[in-house]
Amino acid sequence: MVIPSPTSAPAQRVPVVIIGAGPAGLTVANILRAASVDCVLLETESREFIEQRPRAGFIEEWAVRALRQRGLADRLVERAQPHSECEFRIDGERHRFPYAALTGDRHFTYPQPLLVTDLVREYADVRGGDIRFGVRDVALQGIDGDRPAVLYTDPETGERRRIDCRIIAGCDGARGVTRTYVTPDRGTVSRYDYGVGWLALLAEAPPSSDCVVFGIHPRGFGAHMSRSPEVTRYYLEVPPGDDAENWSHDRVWSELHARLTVAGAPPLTEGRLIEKRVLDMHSYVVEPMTYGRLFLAGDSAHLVAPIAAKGMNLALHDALLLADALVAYCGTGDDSGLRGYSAACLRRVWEYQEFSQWLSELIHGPSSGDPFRTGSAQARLRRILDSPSAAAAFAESYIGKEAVR
Ligand code: RFL
Repeated sequence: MVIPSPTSAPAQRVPVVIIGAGPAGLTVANILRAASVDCVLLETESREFIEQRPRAGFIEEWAVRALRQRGLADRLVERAQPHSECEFRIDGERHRFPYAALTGDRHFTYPQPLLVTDLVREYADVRGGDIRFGVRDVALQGIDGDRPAVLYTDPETGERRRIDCRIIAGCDGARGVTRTYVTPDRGTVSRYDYGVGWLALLAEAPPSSDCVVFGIHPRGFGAHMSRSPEVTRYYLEVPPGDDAENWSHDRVWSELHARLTVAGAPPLTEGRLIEKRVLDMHSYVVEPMTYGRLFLAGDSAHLVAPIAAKGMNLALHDALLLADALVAYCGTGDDSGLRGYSAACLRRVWEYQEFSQWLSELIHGPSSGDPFRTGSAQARLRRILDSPSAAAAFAESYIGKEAVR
């Protein structure tokens, strides 16, 4: 790793520097700001870019409650669509699964760019927080001592800047820089490759169902997830490494019809495809999620393939724990939250990873071409449809448990 040389410009000093303005970094920043803990938030992209980047859409109700308690979910609660059921389609039949009736909790459909927009507005415009967009070449120094620093290049002047701090929150996502500081002698990275690709699609088309639809089909998995009254996310299982250009408009829609159409279901509404990209489904976990004065949160610490729509929920869980721990540390010097941070996050991280792996086998088994995996997947689905206790366990994992405070 190349660490640029320190700048000669005078260093600024704040208790906390947060790197990355995604859901994790913005949540930490907002909570610190509300508690009058000074921080600087550094982001490589522009405000316009992060407010439009399409990604997640399903937020678990425990997370909505937690954001709401901190004054961060007013617009979300006003505008999001609550969802209480999902549907499995297999062998030409529909099976509704009423998870909210089993757990009391729902999903809220709220596109990630809207959440990011709300959080930026609250932090920068309402709470007057310091956020610097377009920064380049972010580097960390001294994270194993008690005077860490963050260096970056100012996009306007091209000058190298330095911020001295007590804690660095690494919230810069899967392609960020902070994770690289947890080198093999400082921690481990566990990886899992699902061996399947998903063609992730956004269509300018109203949803064709009132809930998430999992289409389990020998041709490959297909899914429908509403995003807004005008936009719907679809997924198609494809070979890993496939090229999105292989998927013309007509081929996409004919394959979605083949995998999702069953008798009695409303027809799929077609529309212009506004996003089309292949995701190779893989996951990783960094352990521990901290090194010295660096605390990772969200996708920088763990990527969970979007099979069960868990990534942003995990990012929010980390952020809430980290922010509370930082408020205590910066306020009274109590470092117990920071010391327990990694272990507390990793419990939920591994639960969600394991659940995603379990669900993956259920939805991908029948298209694997392997009759043993097909039979096992069918048994898995029958169990949650036929057994009340299996259904309750599935529902609890699918919607996520209340955050432990
Ligand atoms: P983010 O959102 O990636 O934000 C990181 C931010 O850091 C910036 N950055 C840097 N800033 C400064 N210096 C650097 N060196 C930097 N490098 C990067 C980036 O520009 C960015 O602004 O990470 P965060 O906050 O951890 O949030 C994680 C979520 O974004 C992610 O887990 C979800 O999008 C995953 N996910 C889903 N999660 C759900 O909970 N429910 C869903 O329905 C769901 N659907 C999805 C998804 C992810 C998808 N993709 C694209 C993989 C659907 C898709 C298609």
